[in-house]
Amino acid sequence: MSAPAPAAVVEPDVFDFYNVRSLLTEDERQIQDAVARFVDEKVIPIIGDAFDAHRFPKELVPEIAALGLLGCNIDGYDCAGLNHVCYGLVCQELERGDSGVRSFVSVQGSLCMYPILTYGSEEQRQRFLPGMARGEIIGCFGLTEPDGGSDPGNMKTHAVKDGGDWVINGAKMWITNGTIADVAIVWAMTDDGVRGFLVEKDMPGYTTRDILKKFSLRASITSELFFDNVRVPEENLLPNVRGLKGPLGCLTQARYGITWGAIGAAIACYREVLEYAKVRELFGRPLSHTQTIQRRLADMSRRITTAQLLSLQLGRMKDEGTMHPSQVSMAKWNNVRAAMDIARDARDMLGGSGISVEFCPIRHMLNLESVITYEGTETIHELIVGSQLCGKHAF
Ligand code: TGC
Ligand code: FAD
Repeated sequence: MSAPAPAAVVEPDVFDFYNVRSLLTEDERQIQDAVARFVDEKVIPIIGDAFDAHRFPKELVPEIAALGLLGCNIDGYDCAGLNHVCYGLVCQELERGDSGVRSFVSVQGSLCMYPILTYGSEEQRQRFLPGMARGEIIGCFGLTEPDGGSDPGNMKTHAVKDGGDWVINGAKMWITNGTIADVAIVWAMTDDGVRGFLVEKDMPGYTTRDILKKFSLRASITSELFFDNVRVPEENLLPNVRGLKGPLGCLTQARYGITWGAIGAAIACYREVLEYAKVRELFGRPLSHTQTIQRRLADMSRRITTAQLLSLQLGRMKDEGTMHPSQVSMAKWNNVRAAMDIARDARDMLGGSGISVEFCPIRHMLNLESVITYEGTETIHELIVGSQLCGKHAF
């Protein structure tokens, strides 16, 4: 018997060196392509100006909703019911445009729709989820407080039962979408531990204010929330969760999406600098023909490939129900750090042009300063992995 003919060797794609795309199903590839088209046609042409003007491009929300991207990995309630790998690919493509656009989708889906679905009553799900999927109801997630976001168990915002209502006092800080949100998922301490409340925008005593003059995530809204004796009816309490595991469970969903999103930001920077290095001539040859530039580009490709494989395996584990939060921490830490280093290096390789908003690396680089801080700082994720290895919290 003759040996089977060997498969033909395939030249690696410079943007997908290990052909990770071949590990996706046809449906997953189609979703990725549809979102990529939207980002190329609608996000990238406007995002530099939006970032420059410190403006969230809210006009994109109806199209994002029409594409089915809000709560896209939720089944039912007019949501798309995609798997978690698809949700990851959606985050990757959106963040290739801008972290602020991905942030909007993360907060709406993973931080607001997820807790209503998982911890809410059937009445709350029916009331909010379809409108949130259509982008008609916008949500925000209030966990962080001025006194220390890494340690939410020490929150000062509290809720006290008064007859049939709860009365909330306190403040939240650094809240994405805060001033445009119709409903805030607010986590507050009660006599019974941490509970989640649906605070609606017109409830007396509830006010919001934008945090202005940011150097990062300028195309995203970041706000403060204030609660001055806000009276919330019992039907706005999330009935099915008590304790810090409620908000931390939401963070696991959003952090998972961020592991993919960071890859998108890295790819955008790498793609732009690779093209630039081929056409920029210095010392009588293209920049891409020098050893140092090739090493730096090779390093970018290596780190993007590693991140892609990490997130895809994480997504497969999430889809089969075996993913552990500490595995999400390792990928968030690895992928955001890789994206940050790639954005900074790409900025440098563009020379003076690298400081212009006309090129994307400096915008991604500045955005990633938020991405590495929010949803758990890099240190917190290192310590979560360390705690899993050593069996002891060292926070
Ligand atoms: P700890 O004792 O470890 O845990 C308390 C309870 O929660 C459970 N748990 C989790 N459950 C689900 N997912 C996770 N990731 C979980 N982590 C812990 C845990 O099993 C326990 O359950 P139980 O049943 O025993 O009560 O809590 P700790 O107080 O020691 O804190 C641990 C620590 C430091 C890891 C946690 O506080 C933390 O993750 N801190 C970082 C906070 C953070 O990430 N904040 C993000 C705010 S939201 C945001 O940034 C949005 S940005 C949005 C955007 O624009 O994209
Ligand atoms: P701190 O907790 O004060 O941390 C300060 C420094 O101390 C960090 O370097 C940290 O790594 C380090 N540190 C903390 N603990 C330890 C330790 N035990 N050992 C060693 N070092 C430690 N929050 C929300 O609830 N909802 C949102 O929608 C939201 N959106 C955000 C959007 C943006 C643009 C930003 C920047 C933040 C957002 N956040 C949001 C808040 C974010 O989650 C917090 O900023 C983050 O969790 C860190 O908290 P902190 O800013 O209070 O920093």
